[in-house]
Amino acid sequence: MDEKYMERAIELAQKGVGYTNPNPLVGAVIVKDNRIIGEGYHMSYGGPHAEVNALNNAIEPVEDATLYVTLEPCSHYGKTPPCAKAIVEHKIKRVVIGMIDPNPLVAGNGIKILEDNGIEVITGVLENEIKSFSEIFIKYITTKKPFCILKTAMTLDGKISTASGDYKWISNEASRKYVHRLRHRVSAIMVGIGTILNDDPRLTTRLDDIEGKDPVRIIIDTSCRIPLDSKVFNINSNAKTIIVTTKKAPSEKISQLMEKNVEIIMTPLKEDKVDMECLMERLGQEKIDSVLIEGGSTLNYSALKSGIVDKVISVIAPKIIGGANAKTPVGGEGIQLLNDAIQLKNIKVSHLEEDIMIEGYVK
Ligand code: AOF
Ligand code: ZN
Repeated sequence: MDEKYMERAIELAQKGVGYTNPNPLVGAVIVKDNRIIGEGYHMSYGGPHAEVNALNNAIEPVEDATLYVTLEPCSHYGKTPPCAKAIVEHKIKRVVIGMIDPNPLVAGNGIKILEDNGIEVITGVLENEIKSFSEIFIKYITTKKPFCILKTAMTLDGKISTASGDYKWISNEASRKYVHRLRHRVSAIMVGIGTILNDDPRLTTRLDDIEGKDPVRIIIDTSCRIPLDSKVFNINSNAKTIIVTTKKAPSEKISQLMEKNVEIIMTPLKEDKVDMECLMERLGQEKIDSVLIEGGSTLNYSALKSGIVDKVISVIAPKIIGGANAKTPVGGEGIQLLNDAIQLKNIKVSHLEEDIMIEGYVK
C-alpha cells in the first residue's frame, strides 16, 4: 500500500518537470481510510512546496491521515515556511517519505521535527526511483554546481555528420523529440562556437504537446568569434543567452555583444581555452542546476576532459556513412592510453523506435 501511494506521489512530482529548477521535483498524497483525500506537487520555483499544496487541496479534514511525500519535508525558512511544522499543525498521524533531503539545511531535521511531535515516520519507500529523477537536485544542492549531461547522436559507424558536413538528420524524429524534452527539463543548454559557425542553431525548446521552457543558452567561445547575426540573437525567447569567453576576445566585440543584451562570462584561460571548472562554479552561483551539453566534438572533449560531465546520453542511429574525415562525437586531442579512458557506469540501454539510446554516468 505504501508503495502504491508513493507511486502516485512520484507521478505528481513529474508534473513539475521544467518549472521547479533549481528546486527539486516533489509530489505528495494524503490518505485517510484507504482513500486519497488530497494531492499536491511543487509547481514552480519559489512557490509552495508539495506538502503544503496537498494540505491545501484536501477535500476532507486531514487529522490522523497519512501523508506520502517523495522528499523529506523541509525544516527551514526558505522562500516558504517549514513544511514539517505545517504537517504537525494539521495533526497528520503518519508520514511516509521517499528520500531524505540532501539539502544540508534539512538533511534529517525535518524528520526530527515530525518525530519529536509524536508523528510516525517511515523513510526509503521507492527511494531508488526517487533518487534517479532527483539526480539534478542531489548534485546541485550538495556541490552548488550544475549536473552536466553530455548528449550526442551518431551513426552506427560513429559519425556525427558526413565528410562534407551534412548532419540533418542523423537521429530519428523520436530521438529529436526526446532531446527537446531534455531541453525543457534542464536549466541551460551549452554548445561550442564551432556548432554556432557550422549549424547556426536556435537552441530553443520545440514540443508539440506542451509549450515547453527554453533553457538558458550558453556558448563557449574562447576568442569571441560568434557572428553578430547568429540565430541565437534573433529568436523570441524568455531565456537569456550567455557567451563564455576569455581575455583572447577583442574588447570591441565584447561591447558589440553587450548591446545585444547577452550576458558575458569571462573565465581564466586553461590550456588556451575556457576554464570549464571555473565556469561551472559561476553557473552554480547563478542558480543553474543543470546543463545539457549538445556539442560539437571539440567542446565535448573539453567537457569530458575537465571532469565536469556527470551523465552521458548517446543516441545511435542504424545508419552507416563512412568517411575518414567525417566528425565523431568526441574530438579534441583525445586520450592516448586505453587505461585512461573515461569509463561510464550504471549503463541503461533503450530504444527510440529504431534508434538506440545508451545512458551512463561518468565514474
Ligand atoms: C521545494 N519543493 O516541494 C519541497 C522542497 O526556498 P524554499 O523555501 O522553496 O526551499 C527549498 C528547499 O526546500 C529545497 O532545497 C529542499 O531542500 C526543500 N524541499 N523544496 O522546492 C518542495 N518539499
Ligand atoms: Zn517544504
